[in-house]
Amino acid sequence: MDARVQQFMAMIKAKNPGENEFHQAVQEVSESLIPFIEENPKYKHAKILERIAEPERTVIFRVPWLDDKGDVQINRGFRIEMNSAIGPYKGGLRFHPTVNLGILKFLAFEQVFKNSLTTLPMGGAKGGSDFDPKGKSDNEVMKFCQSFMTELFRHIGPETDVPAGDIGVGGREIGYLFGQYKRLKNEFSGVLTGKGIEWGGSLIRPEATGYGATYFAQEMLATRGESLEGKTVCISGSGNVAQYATEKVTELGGKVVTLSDSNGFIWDPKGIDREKLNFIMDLKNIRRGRIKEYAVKYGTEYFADQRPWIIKCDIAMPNATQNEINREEAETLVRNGCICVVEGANMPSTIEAVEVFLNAGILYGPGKAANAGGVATSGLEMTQNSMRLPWSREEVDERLRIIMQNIHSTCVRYGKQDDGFINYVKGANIGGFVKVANAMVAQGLV
Ligand code: NDP
Ligand code: 2IT
Repeated sequence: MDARVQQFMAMIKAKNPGENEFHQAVQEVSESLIPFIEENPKYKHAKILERIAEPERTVIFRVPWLDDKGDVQINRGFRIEMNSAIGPYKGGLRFHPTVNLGILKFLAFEQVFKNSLTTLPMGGAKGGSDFDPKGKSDNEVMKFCQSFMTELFRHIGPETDVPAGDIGVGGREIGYLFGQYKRLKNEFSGVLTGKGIEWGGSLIRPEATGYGATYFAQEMLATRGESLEGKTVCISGSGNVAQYATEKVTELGGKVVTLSDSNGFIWDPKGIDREKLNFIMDLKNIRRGRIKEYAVKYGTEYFADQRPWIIKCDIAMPNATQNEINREEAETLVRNGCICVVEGANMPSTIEAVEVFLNAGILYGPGKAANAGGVATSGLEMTQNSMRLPWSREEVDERLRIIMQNIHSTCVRYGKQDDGFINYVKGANIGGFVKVANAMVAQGLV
């Protein structure tokens, strides 16, 4: 590691003890940014990197609620308001038992760069709770969401901070959260995105992250004269991002052969077609069951407690969670002929796995660029809310496509090496940084 990065990381680790995922995200970004900042002293003098790694505000709160048995439950709620230099705080809420301060700080940090890359005016934030929606009734989820919003509402607003979904937070949860906000504030506003289509949501927002990541893959592949047509694709996860990535990849001629959840993965060498995807959508979004049921229904193989990266593929799309591809798995993917890794999830590859991809010279699209279509379409939802005018499916999809093309161009602009190789990590980090850094310099010491 570069000595300057080492010194900076020692400071970050001392200030944020035990927050491993946050350290990882900051290290990856600072490896790109520190050399760039050396060449641009105005950022160095203003200590932009040091400031960008310190949240503007962190809110942590108690979330008490009554379960169906009448027992009291207590969870912890968080909102990390990381950076508002270029717009109101914006970013998702994650409900998962593993949620802690370090995980949400890494996500909020990534969000700052990602939101900047979209070209829309959105600052960066993330929030959530260690609440586990699995096995909870609709009534329990509603009770929890109402209690969570009873504290969160005083910290957010359509011009201040606009949350959305992430792991464990989909349309159902956004509905309950919105209902409680409206009741507490007596105001109907665009305070959340991912809303239902009848009450201020945007068409294509549910599809946007998976579609956007697929559009980004198309752009990457095109730089090598390739396309998705006929490609075998391994996808992890089976939630929002995985489902719509499967839909779009299939539509564009690719064959998705794996999907997973936290218990294991299914391998369907024939490919997951429309009918099979409908089964998964019902299984995951309505019945809230396990992916194993797919293997039972379609007679395919199920690999308990394993991840899909052992399966031979041309393209890998990690769409589940952070650190789901380690060094060995990255080596297996490369050895098996994988030419492109495109991240629908946030930081799914460890630092060592990223090194493997870059050293192998394959197309590697980091999450903050590749999965930015979700938050970009949240930005488009905010625009429609402000105008009080909804756009058609075609209009939103076309804007999403253009935004993903622009993000790709930004990555090329800042990440293309002299030998022609596009380092999308460097491109996304610097491309996301410049706008935020310039805004911070212009706004003085705040
Ligand atoms: P969902 O909750 O809809 O789905 C998450 C999927 O990932 C499920 O299949 C889940 O399995 C699996 N998963 C979650 N945690 C783990 C874990 N610790 N180990 C193994 N599998 C796990 O979430 P999304 O699809 O919305 O999010 C997926 C990823 O995409 C996340 O990294 C998120 O931050 C990122 N993302 C999401 C965006 C969005 O708009 N939704 C936008 C940009 C990025 P199980 O059901 O067993 O928990
Ligand atoms: O990680 C992400 O970009 C999201 N979960 C979406 C955030 C948003 O505000 O739409």
